[in-house]
Formats: sequence, C-alpha cells, structure tokens
Amino acid sequence: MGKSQPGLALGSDGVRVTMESALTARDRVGVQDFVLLENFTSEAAFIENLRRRFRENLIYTYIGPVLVSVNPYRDLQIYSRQHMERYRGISFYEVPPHLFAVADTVYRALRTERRDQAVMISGESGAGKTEATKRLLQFYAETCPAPERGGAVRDRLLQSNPVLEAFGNAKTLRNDNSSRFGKYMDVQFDFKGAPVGGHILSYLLEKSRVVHQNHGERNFHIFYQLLEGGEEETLRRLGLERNPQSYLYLVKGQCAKVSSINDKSDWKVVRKALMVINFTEDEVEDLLSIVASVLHLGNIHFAANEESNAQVTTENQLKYLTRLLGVDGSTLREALTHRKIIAKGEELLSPLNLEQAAYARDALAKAVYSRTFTWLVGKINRSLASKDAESPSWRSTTVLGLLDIYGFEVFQHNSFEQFCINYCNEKLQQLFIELTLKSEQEEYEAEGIAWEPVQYFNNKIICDLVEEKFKGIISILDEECLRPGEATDLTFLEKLEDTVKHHPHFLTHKLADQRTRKSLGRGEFRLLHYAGEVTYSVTGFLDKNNDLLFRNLKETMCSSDNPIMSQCFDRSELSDKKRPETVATQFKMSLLQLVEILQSKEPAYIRCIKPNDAKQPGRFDEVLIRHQVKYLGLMENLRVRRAGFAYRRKYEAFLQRYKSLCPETWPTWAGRPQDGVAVLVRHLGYKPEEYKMGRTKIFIRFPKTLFATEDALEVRRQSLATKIQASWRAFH
Ligand code: AD9
Ligand code: MG
Repeated sequence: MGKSQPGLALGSDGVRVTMESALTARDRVGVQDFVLLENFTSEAAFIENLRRRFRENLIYTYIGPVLVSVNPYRDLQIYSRQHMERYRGISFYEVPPHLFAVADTVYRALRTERRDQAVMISGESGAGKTEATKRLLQFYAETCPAPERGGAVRDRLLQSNPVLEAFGNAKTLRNDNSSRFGKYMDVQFDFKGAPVGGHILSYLLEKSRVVHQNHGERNFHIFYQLLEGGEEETLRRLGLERNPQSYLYLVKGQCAKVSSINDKSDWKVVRKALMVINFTEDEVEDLLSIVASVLHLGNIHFAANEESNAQVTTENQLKYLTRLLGVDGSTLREALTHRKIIAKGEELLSPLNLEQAAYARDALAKAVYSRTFTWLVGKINRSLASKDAESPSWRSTTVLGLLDIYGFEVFQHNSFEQFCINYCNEKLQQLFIELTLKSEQEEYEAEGIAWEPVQYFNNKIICDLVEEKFKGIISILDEECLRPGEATDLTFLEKLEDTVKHHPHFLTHKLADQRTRKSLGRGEFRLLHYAGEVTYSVTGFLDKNNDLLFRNLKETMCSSDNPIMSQCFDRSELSDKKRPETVATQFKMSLLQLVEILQSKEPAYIRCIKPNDAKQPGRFDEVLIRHQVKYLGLMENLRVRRAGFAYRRKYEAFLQRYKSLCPETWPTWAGRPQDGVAVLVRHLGYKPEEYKMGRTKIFIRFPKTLFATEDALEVRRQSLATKIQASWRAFH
C-alpha cells in the first residue's frame, strides 16, 4: 500500500499479495473494483465480493469512480494524518480504495481543472454518511494550505458540525446519532487551494420529533445536553430541572440515557463551537431560552371548563414561557386556547377544545424549534461567508460541495415524510444516471472510441408522476389542501386515483387486480420507485403538507422580544394575502434548486451501506445488504459502467505496471507510452476484440484479460524472488 508500491493494489489490497498468487488473493479479498467482477450482472457475485472484503476489514470498494463503503461499526484506525498523506497526489486506481483517495482526487480536479466539484453521499440511516462527510471535511481542513487571511474559517467549517448535530440529530432505533435533516455544504477554496468560506443548505428537518418520539428514540440531542451539562445558574434562569423525565416532550421514547452518548461532554463541545461560529453570550442566552421554552411548552396542560373549552392549568410553565419568549402572558394564554378567525372583515375568537388546544400547542413547539433551526443555519452561514465573497477575487474561488442526505426509506408504515425523502432519491438517481452516462459518453468521445449505447431504466417517469404541474401527486395534494373543511386524506386519495389511474408506477386498492389488492389497504397508495415498491398511508398527508400554525399564535410570536424569535416570525407573514407554500411544494422547489447546483459541478459519489441492524462490528446481514444494493441502484450503476469496457487506464500507468512482461518494453521503453503499450499487448497476445486504444488510455473489455496479465506479473515476481533467494544462498 502507498506510493512506493503502486502495483500491489490491483486485484487485491495489501502487501500480502506478494506471498500468494494474485488469484488466491482475489479469492480471499475479492476485487477492489466491481467492474472487475467476471459475472457483473449477478447480484450474488456482487454481495459475495462485498462480504469477502468486509471480512478482511476492507470496507471500501469501487464501481469505477463510485466509492462503495460498508460501515464497520468499529474504529479501523484508517483516518489518521498518516493515511491522509498516503493518499495525497496518488492516482485513484493505483492504491486500495479509500475515502481519502476520493477526497484527494476531487480536490486535485478542483485545483487543476478549476471546476466546481460535488461529493454526493447516500445510503440509509446508520450507513455512515455523516461520518464520511466529517472525515472528508477533516481531510481538507488538515491537508489544504491555510488561507492568507480569514484562517478562522477552517475552524468554523469544522465547528459548525457539532452545533448542527446538537440541534438536528437525535438517537433513533437505527442510529444513535441520526441526522434528522438533509444537508448540503459548500466549501469555497481560493486560487491557492485554501478553504476560505462555506455555505450550508438544509432540507426538511423532522420537526414532528420535537413533540413525539417512538419507543426507544429520543428528541434532538440539544435538550438532553442542556439538562445534563448546563450550568446551575443557566438552568435556574431557564426554570429547568436537570431530570429529562420532568419534560413530556422528552419522555415519550422512554430512553433519555444512551450508553454511546455523553450529553455532558457533548454540551461542552457545543458551547465551545458556538463561540467559534461567532455567537455572542447574549445570542447563546437567547438560543437557550428558546430551547427551554420548547420544554416548557410541552408541559403546558389544559383542562376543560363547563363549555368544554380548554384552559391553561400550568401557570408556572406559562410564566417561564412568557419570560423566555419575551411575549405578553395574557396574549399567549389566549393564543393557546383560542383561534382567531376573520369573517366578513371582522376578527372573531373561537375557543378551542382540549384536543385542538393540544394540537395548537404542539404546532407552536414544532414551529418555534424548526424555525430556530433554520435561523441557526443562517447564522452559521454568516460566520462561514467568505470575506472575499464581494471582492473581484470571488470569481477565482472554486467550490466543493458535500451532500449528506437521507437515503431511500421503506418502513412498515410509510407516510408523508417517506414520500418526500423517496422523491428526493428519485431526483438524485435521475441526476446520477444523467451525469454518469454523460461522463461515460464524454470519455469515449475524448478518447476517440465509438460509444456503445447502454440500456438503462430512466426514472424520469416517476419524478414526473410526483412533481408534474396539475397532474402530479404534489399538485393534487396541494389542490386538496386548498379546500379546508371539505378535503380529507381520503378525498386526496380519490382524486389521485382519478387523475393518475393509468400510470404504470402507481397503484391503489381500487386500481389493483384481485391478487395485489390484498396487500394494499384502502387508505394507501403504492409507488413503484426505481428502487422498488413502497406503500404509503395517506393518513396525515393533508395536515403535514399544510403545516398550519393558527394566526393568533403567529401574531404572538411576531411580538416576541427574543431577537432570534423576532427574526423567525416576521410580520409580513401576517399581512401576506398569499397562502404560504405547502411543505411538499417548498421541498420540491428546494430539490430543483439542489439539482441545479449539483448539475453545475463535477460529481463524485459515495454509496454507504449498513451491514446490520444491531450496530455491531463484524456482522454481515445478507438480506439487509441485498436490500441496500437494490435501493442504492448499485447493480444498475455497475451495468452502465460495464456497458463497454471493464477497465481503462492511462498508457503511462499501464506500461509502468506491466512493462516487465515484454522484453521489448523492459526495462525501459524509449518511445511514446502508447506505442509501448501496443507492443506490450501484442506480445501478451491480446486479441483485437479484447481491447481498444484510445487517445490517452487503453480500454480492456473483459476482466479476464486483465487478470491473466495480472497473474503473469505475479508469476514473474515469484520466480524472480526465488532466483534472488537461490543466488543469495549460493553466495553465502
Ligand atoms: V442517518 O441517515 O444520519 O441516521 P448516517 O449519517 O448514514 O445515518 P452515521 O454516519 O451517523 O450514519 O454513522 C452511524 C454510526 O456508525 C456512527 O455513529 C459510527 O458509530 C459508525 N460509523 C459510521 N461510519 C464509520 C466508519 N467509517 N468507521 C467507524 C463508523 N465507524
Ligand atoms: Mg447522518
């Protein structure tokens, strides 16, 4: 491994290969690039290769330029500064696959070609996306030159992470540190390759978690961190008790303590990080006041009066809320128990019943928290903004984007959130196919080799089904959201059935044939995604898409003295006659923007796989992995990559590696590398149909041709070693 032994990596991963034949090494550790699989259409062969490598702690494997990563759930000691150095300035394919090889390749392309880059990391919850993102950032922070001025940006880039994780991550059944939002982060580099700025976009925070958690799950980390680590004085000011059990919003999942999480020390990290990203002490206080007010909100109770109208019974909580949010007490009390309706130009207050009041309270908690999260992202962005952004040199910066976004989700019960997430994955898959095919085609063209068309599934049809104007699912959902009082989740389903009934990727109970009907409930629809079928329950679709906050609650928040809240709730929302965009439409627009951003960049892909559900090292659960191989579209990816040639390499690299196999090219070839390769492959007996000579690279059609050459090299090495040993013995 390493620069001095470039040859050893091919077909195996380590120095050990010199002690055994290349063939046995392949048997043991598999191939390091799936394109070298003989039977490349076989999913079983694909998984077997992953298994062999995983057994040997080789968690990375390529599909051409795509990196597949399997979460080891153990510290493999492969991310040290030494490892970073080992992968700097190397040729991607000449060393064992590694995240840092991708990091370095991307960075060098950014520097030499001056083209913006985007690393897209996908995979299901717990597969290792966020860890990979963090390692990449670390790599750049440690190996890139420091900027001439504004060196603090590097620290801010790193420190924005613990803050965002505190507010946006939570313990779930799948992952103790699950990101509950999608994240796209741009890092800007100056013309010398130093990081000088950054920008973050966040997607769809799972705000329902603020008020409810499933059994075995927690609310966002920040609540527990504050209670565990907050100074006595701070908690007193906020009116909080240390015990998470005291807060209704923290007890639903019944697991406040998690063995893998140290809330107290995490709190310290977050406190420090807030300083690094330019928070003043006042701002920290304002932020914590909001966190505390969400906890107090959760403990607001109501009792019904004689008319069954809700009344607040928890005066102490109301008192703290009033103080922390900086709002008028009686206005807040009224807003929590009444709804303001404007009829015929007149304002009327309509009292809420118990259920409605609880709904309003939870809606307020969700709105306060999620808007604070958005504010936090904005605040971080201001601290990351490149000082050069407004100067002419801005134009000379290049951008490297990191996308850490939720993978395909298929649960027992799938709802609006899964619908949005899976739609996002459809869009990214479409982009992936488009860009991969494009870059393959471009490479063939650049090399002067005839393009051989690839058969692939174009998932545009599914994207259209979801997003098309008027006829798409989101449009129909929005239309129903415009009929309050009349429309229900079920009328939405009926309308869907009427509008998209003949679509090959859409099915409901009514539309299904006898056989399939059994597997579909009456309140469900099924989409045939590129990665497989998912059945969605329509329950809650309208409500979640509308995401309503009663007008008087909004008004109350707009009057807040808390500077963060007053930025989160703007009066223009009240006067605006236009309805705010629905959640699905906002998400759709943010995705279109994301696709545009990614399209303008050179893509790199990391596909993460979770090996088991128990978060345990060394366990390879085949069923689970097969699912992910499917949902990540890896077989399709491999097919596209293998459409023409299994292997391609620059003439220089190919000649360097194999020149010893031909007396005419060994030990040195004086002519053009291309001519040397031509002589070499003729000597090796390559048949014309087995390879093509491009402008700068040789293209080999089948892995077996390459393996034969590789084995020949090994035989030569072994016989050389035997000869040296023999002469050594003779000499002594
Ligand atoms: V989620 O969609 O945010 O729920 P991620 O982000 O894909 O998910 P994450 O990166 O958080 O998963 O990884 C989950 C856990 O796996 C981490 O907390 C680590 O304990 C573990 N992990 C992930 N990648 C590695 C790795 N390369 N080496 C060691 C790892 N452990
Ligand atoms: Mg994550």
